[in-house]
Amino acid sequence: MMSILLQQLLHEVDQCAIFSRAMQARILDQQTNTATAIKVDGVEIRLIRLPLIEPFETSFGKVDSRLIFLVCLEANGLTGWGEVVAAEEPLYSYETTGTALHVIRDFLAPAVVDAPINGLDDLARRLSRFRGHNMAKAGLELAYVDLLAQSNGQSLSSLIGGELKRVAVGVSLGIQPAVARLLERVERYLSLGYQRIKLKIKPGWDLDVVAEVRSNYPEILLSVDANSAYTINDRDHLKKLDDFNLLMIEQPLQNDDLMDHARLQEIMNTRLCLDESIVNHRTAKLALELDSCRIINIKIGRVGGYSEALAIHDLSAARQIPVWCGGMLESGIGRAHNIALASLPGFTLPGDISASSRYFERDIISPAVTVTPDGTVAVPDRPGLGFDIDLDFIKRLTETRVYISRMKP
Ligand code: OSB
Ligand code: MG
Repeated sequence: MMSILLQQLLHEVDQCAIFSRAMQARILDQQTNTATAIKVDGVEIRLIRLPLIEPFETSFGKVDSRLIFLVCLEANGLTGWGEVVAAEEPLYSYETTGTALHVIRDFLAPAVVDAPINGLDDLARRLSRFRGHNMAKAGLELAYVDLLAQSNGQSLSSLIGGELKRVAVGVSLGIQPAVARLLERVERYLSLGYQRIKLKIKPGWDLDVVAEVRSNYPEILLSVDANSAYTINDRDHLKKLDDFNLLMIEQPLQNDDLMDHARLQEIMNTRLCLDESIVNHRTAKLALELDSCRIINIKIGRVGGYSEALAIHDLSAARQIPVWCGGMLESGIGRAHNIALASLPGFTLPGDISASSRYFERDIISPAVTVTPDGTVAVPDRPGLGFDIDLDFIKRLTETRVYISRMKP
């Protein structure tokens, strides 16, 4: 196996070629903005519960099912699908499924159905009047981009200027009751081909656990994610993570503390990666200016949709900062959007885009997302999402349904 250092070096050489292309990669601006206006007839929200195959534990809590928030936009006989990634409790972010329902129903959906949409910029501008609530906004943007792709007869990936035909993927492994169970899971996912293992850490489940995994697998791409479980006072403790040749340390400190992340990055050899802190292209720019991180995790939901995700991608590419696609235990609908995003040229590190079967017994799309033994997922080339929606299954699971229609003819 290639040494990690060599892999990282090659990867950096690769980045340079990518960056020169990235700026020209804004075919998107024409494709998403010269489209004929789309008049949205109605917005439908459906909440469905999908049990997780096994509980997922992070430093902020444990979940054993996901309340999946689906958004449908209907226009010209087509249906575009998006997903709001908010959780039921405000732990990862202040948004919840409840706040998203309120904000979409009372503010965002009325703005969407108010007048025909003249491209992604038009939609993003309309939604940006309302402060925050990025996950709610993203649900609508995703559904709109699916509509646009379908009406152009294009795949999501080609619509946004994606280039890769297959995307590299990793797996995020939750905190386990015992290290032996974690080692079993590391072994399982490596044998399935996953290219990178990410370990969730928190005080009391960090150095020893990482040491154990690293000593069993000296060569693998390994990273950790603390989901804000530490403070800058833990700097000496965190510094010890430098011993394990990690690809990155994700979000060690508070979401709104770019300053302390910069102080920590200054003393660490390992690259910090920000997740929760990066909520739009402005915070991304600030974080890079301050050297708060050297890698960015882009989640379409967290940043408010494709327009912001693309802006962060371009900004990072211009500064030779690697980005990768994060995940939020999405259903197949959110996952299909993540796959499209990860096909952009700046996404040079494996994403948290695992197979449907890593999360759920049965997904709501078909075929399910699968990971091949080389640790990649195929980027669909069919128009729109590139997967069929299992509407019967969705209808059967629906716990809440809300429909917002246009008032004016
Ligand atoms: O911090 O990346 C995170 C899941 C839920 C909330 C936050 C995070 C995660 C993951 C799982 O790490 C990623 C995935 O496989 O979807
Ligand atoms: Mg994270």
